Formats: sequence, structure tokens, C-alpha cells
Amino acid sequence: MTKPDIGNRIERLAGPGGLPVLRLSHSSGYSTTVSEYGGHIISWMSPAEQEFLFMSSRAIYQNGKAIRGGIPVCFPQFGKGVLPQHGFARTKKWKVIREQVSTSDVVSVTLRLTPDSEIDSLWPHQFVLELDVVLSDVLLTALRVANTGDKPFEYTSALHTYFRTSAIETVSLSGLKGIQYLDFLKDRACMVEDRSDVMISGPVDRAYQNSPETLVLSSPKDNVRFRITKEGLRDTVVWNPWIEGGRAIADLGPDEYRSMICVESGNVLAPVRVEPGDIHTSGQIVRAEQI
Ligand code: TA6
Repeated sequence: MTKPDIGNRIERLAGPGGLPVLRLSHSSGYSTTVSEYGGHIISWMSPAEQEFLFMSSRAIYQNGKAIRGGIPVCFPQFGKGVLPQHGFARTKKWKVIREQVSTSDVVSVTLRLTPDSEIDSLWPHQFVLELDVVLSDVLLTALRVANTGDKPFEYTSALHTYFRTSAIETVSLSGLKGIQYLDFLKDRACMVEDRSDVMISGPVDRAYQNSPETLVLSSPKDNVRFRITKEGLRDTVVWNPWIEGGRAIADLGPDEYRSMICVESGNVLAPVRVEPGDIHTSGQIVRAEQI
């Protein structure tokens, strides 16, 4: 058997704003692009070149700024806290440590983030964070957090996935009925989801606690349904800023709230503790099905 040629399958390119990116292509026709800045996936496309991830038309591709859209990695803090919102991983340059095409034709890259002096001053823990981006006819994203120091640490995280839709009002998310959630728009009020299909008709920002392993997100206008399966990530955050909220976000284009829905697999409500020498692994697989 001839070994697949990495050159054809993994290209190093200058992405938006000149940021170095890796573009992975699978023999099925799927492709994905990951930025070394932020370890941030900025595109995932079907063989027919249908883009599945939302990217803001006003996204800023600049050192120190988080990119609006795609799959930001929130680490080691989800949301607000002592660190900058959603942590520092999304605004740091990661290092590509592995590029691989397996004999079964799965294309993957691994990026690594280790502390620099700035991180050290913000979060004084010795760690190695690795992100695997694994492309076949599905997109797998895995995070490995290694504690390389001699004291335990805790972190929260999320794969803050922005799905693209051409009509937010037609989108539905199933699998959450009966699941408890904290409503961040109502002072973290604790509620229980009573809908089988969660539809979005106003601002939403909530964290479903211990959500099921698999959720299904449908965007009928785009003839697509996403099967989102997570492992090692207990919670699911659902976010859409809606009209007013969207206007307040400088790097979101006018009315682009209509074109996005964030369904974020994460450990957001309770931290993960990592003992010295241990590695915590988590991740999600997204499968796109045409409907
Ligand atoms: O995951 C939802 C959330 O935490 C919202 O509260 C909202 O602020 C969003 O993330 C975006 O955060 P960002 O820092 O990227 O503007």
C-alpha cells in the first residue's frame, strides 16, 4: 500500500490576517482549517464546500484578540473569572507538533500550548495543553491537559463551537429535555429544560449541566443536521446574543446573530482537577448529515 502524501492532505498556508493556518483535506472531500493562533478551527467544509462553521465578517485576526467564530478553545477558564474571559489559550500562538495521514486515510494535526512568561504571570501552573484536530468524514477535536508540575491544578474549558446557519429561527437542538441548566441571562437561575427541541427566538446563554453524550442540532434551511458527541466534557453551553446583544459585540457583523448558534461542549460549571503527572483528555466529534 502506498502511504498517503501529507503534502496533498495538510497544507500550511497564510490565513486571514496573515495568520499561519493548516488546511486538512480528507479523501471524502471534507476539509478543515486550523489556525496556529489560538489552536482555533476557522473552517470545516463538506465535499460540496458547504461551510459548517460560522465566522464573523468582522472577525479580528490579530495578536491579543480572540477570533469571533469557528471553534475557539476556552482554557483554563470558561467565561468570566480571574483570568481574561474564556482564558488565554485562544489568544496565544500554539506550536504544531505533529502532522499525520494514517494508512486508513485519517488526516490529523496536533498543536501544543505551553506556558510563556505572560501565561506564567496569569496562571502559575506547569502544564502542557494539546489539541488534536482529526479529520475524516467527521471532525474530531480532542484536548489533552497534562500537569507537568508538582502541585494539582483545576481548570474549566470549552470547545466554543459556532455553527453556521442561514436562518436561526429554524434551528433546533434535541437531546436536552429534562436536563437542568443555569441561565446566565437570569442570574444563573437553575431551571429544567422542558422542550424536546430547543428553538432559539431570543437571547440565550445557558449551561446545561451533565448534558447527554450526544445532541443533535438541525438547520433545515441548510439541509443539514449535526450529531455532536462529547467525551470528558460534562456540560453544554447554548449561546446566541440575538439582536441587541449582537449589536453590542463589535466584532460581529450586523444581524449576524441570525447566522450562528453556539453549542459548546465543555467543563464549565465545575472545574476539572489534574494531579501532578496526570493527563486529562476530553473532546467532541461532530458528524454532519445532509437532510
Ligand atoms: O459561551 C457563551 C459566552 O460565555 C457568552 O456569555 C458570550 O459572552 C460568549 O461566550 C462570547 O464570549 P467572547 O468573550 O468570545 O465575546
